[in-house]
Amino acid sequence: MASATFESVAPATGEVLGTFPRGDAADVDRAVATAREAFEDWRLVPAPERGNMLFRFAELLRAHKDELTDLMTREMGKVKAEAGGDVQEAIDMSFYMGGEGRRLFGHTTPSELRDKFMMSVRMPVGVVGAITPWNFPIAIPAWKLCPALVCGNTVVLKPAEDTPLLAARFVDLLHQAGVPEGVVQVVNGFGEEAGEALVRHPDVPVITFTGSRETGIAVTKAAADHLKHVHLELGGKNAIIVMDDADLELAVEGIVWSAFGTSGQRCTAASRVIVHEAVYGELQSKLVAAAERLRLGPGWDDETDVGPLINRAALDKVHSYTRVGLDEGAKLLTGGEPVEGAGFFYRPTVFADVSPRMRIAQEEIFGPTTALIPVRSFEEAVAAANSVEYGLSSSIFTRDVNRAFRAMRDLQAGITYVNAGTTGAEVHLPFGGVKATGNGHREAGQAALDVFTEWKSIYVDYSGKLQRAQIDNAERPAPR
Ligand code: UN1
Repeated sequence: MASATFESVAPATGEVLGTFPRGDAADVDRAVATAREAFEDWRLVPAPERGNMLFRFAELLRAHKDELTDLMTREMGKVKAEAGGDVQEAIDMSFYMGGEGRRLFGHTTPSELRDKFMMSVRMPVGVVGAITPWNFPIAIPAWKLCPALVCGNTVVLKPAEDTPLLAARFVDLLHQAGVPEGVVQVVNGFGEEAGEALVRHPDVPVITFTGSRETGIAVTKAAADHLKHVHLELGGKNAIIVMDDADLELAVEGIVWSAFGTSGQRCTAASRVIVHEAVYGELQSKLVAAAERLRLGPGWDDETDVGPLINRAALDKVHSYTRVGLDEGAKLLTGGEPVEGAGFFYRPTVFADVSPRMRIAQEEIFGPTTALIPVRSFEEAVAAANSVEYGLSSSIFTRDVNRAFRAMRDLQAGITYVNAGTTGAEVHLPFGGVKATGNGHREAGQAALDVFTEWKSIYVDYSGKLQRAQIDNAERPAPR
């Protein structure tokens, strides 16, 4: 075992919650060898039986929801309602993918020849390397592991180094649900050590990664030597468009929830708000008032609306963007500073008079900072929304059905909301983004199955003679 260790620290207080072995390449080798051996039996367990284990896992998550929620408020920092939502998302995903055990549909189709049968089936790929972030420490492991497992793969999980306690509970419950120990292995540690070793390991044919664009590119390059399947869910710079005909009260609620929920630490967070000039002044004052009403505090406290950022580095990064915004000439309406005292708290921050090309309107901040961008028309709003390299989530507040449908068509994003903020995806639709947010794959919904399976096409000839496709069925002369 690795002799080095690292600590899990509570972001609200700085308290050390636990010490964990810092996994290295040798730990990854051992875990992969075990998972590879386990694959030989796991792939033969009937899929409905694998699905039943996920149903049991969902029930166990439900039974332990309060405990996991409380632990999440402490280890990751999000507030109680959101932590409960994170666990609920895992419960939903586990039930959904449990049901897949009795579907995993392929196709049958007629052959061009007589007495011949054709079908396609999904085959598991092998050992999946899953590298998960700290911001959804229970939900995202579920998004990745539930489909991987029901499809018949085994998994080596490298959870974020900020949330190892939650990862350990997650995997304990999977084992309690009946998933054999060897089928899911955890290697704790850091990206440059454990993560990279997993990505490079020749016996891990699938890598699923959620994190930054830069790391996503590094993962892709490292995985290329072995032509691995790589699934990426990367950054976002999601915009909410507020048109002149919007319900402004509703829009403000949506902005507050999407920009400051989880302290802005969601890939789907609304870090831009593109506002029609006719409602720009009114929206600003309503939004600032709402932001200033938010109560900061530890996530486990019922009075808290906004919890801390995950760690010191995150706090420094968010604050550095406040300086960038000021240097670029944006107007700071509220926030813009850390809270004195213990914990990594940052005030909900709103910049106004931001132009689409400014860095605070282009780069992912991953904190409670949002940028108001004034525009004169719907066309200008859509162009501004699309003017970033990312394309995860998007939203429009309008009462005009024509504009709503144009936005659904023209916003370059994997997700578009109408009259809701940019967060809150449900587990049974595909989740992911276009442009630099990913590489064309999706998690959640049916789309997740494509990441974790290979199609096999099967031809069964029961004619008793050699039939040659494309030759023995050569086009007959057209009837006269
Ligand atoms: C993420 O931030 O990576 O739609 C995931 C949402 C959540 C998931 C976010 N259901 O905001």
